[in-house]
Amino acid sequence: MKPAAVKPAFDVEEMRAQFPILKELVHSKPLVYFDNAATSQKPHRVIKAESAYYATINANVHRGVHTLSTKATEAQEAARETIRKHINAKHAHEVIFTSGTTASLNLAAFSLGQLLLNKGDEVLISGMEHHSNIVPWQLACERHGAKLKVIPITESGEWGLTQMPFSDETRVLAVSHVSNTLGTINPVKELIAEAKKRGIVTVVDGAQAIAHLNVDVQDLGCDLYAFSGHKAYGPTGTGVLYGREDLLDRMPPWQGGGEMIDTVTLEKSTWAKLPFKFEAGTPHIAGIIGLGEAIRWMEDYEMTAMAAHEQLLLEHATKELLAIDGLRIIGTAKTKVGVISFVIEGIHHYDLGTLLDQQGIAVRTGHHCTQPLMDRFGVSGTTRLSFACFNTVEEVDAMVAATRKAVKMLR
Ligand code: 7TS
Repeated sequence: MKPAAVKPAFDVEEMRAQFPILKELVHSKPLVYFDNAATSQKPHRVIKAESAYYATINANVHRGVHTLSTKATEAQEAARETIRKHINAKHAHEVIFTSGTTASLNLAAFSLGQLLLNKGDEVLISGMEHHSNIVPWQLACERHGAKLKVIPITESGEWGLTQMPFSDETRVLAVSHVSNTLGTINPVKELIAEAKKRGIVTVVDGAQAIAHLNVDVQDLGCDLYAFSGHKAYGPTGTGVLYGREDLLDRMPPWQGGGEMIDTVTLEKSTWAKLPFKFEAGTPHIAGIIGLGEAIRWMEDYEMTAMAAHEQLLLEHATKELLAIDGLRIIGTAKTKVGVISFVIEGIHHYDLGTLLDQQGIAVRTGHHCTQPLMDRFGVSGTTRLSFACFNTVEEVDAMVAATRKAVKMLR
């Protein structure tokens, strides 16, 4: 990041102008996009970087000697270096490209399962995990005869830690940095420090952190950190698994195929060096280049300025929504990103979501791939708002007014 390119704060209208989709009408109404936790919108620069790859350098990477292949390889590896710097990894080869957080966590669970899980061992997760950070561990536990242990969640939507949750059998701690449903920012650094004292491998699901917090993997001290590009203003189908070099070196590959090998005979194969050991097959080259551009775009703004803007929206929306009769916010942690999940007495979230959509307002409804968390709070689903840096106070007011109107119609 060049310091000269950093803007001290930002003008939200200038920011909005960079997102072509914000000019779209939905049901003849201006789009209000409050579903950024599902996927964020993309600035023009990212869309352009991805299409420029197809228009000018489309070729496979790490293969041919020809000019286009070299250019494609250089562009992809430049994106890897951008990401390395952004998350403060020590080495670029500690950044593995995947198709998203789900793939990153499946890689982690499969490979760590092979490396360290035995009968009777435990994997520790929390009760607010996305299904992507539950199911891969359940599968790994089943394969190796291990058990899944769960950190309980308090009424405010935080980890209920009255004592350290580890046992002598805990081998892996896998927790989310930020909850997609509650918005809670978890104290991962503190728990990782305790896990490390006990020799436990630590995995962080950073899907909801990467676009809202300054992520520094060395400062966090985690062994593995997973995120998706499409939640950080980048293309869908892109993701990262960061891993500490010495651990990645010991982990077996997850998928086999082209580019992940050193030698292949019909009897036995040996593996390529990092990061390629974990990157079988042709990657989403255009997407990775777009992701690099998305990270550079975010760095042109200060993360703290974007986060401060989103906090303002969070505070305003929380206050306005709580004034609606019968509305309950699920997730009232002290530290949150701009995510609000709520239920309204006597109103189904699906009906509310449908009426909001008719006003051009996009929210997510349902269990948000966190069914155990819904069970914990005794609800079948919620309506969820998730903000990005391009959202405005006026949009929040429009959403609150539309919700009030919907409540009148539905009651
Ligand atoms: N982990 C968390 C915390 C997430 O929020 C999500 C996606 C994932 C993992 C999976 O990411 P993917 O890119 O591989 O799909 N969360 C959501 C959401 O909240 N609404 O839609 C997808």
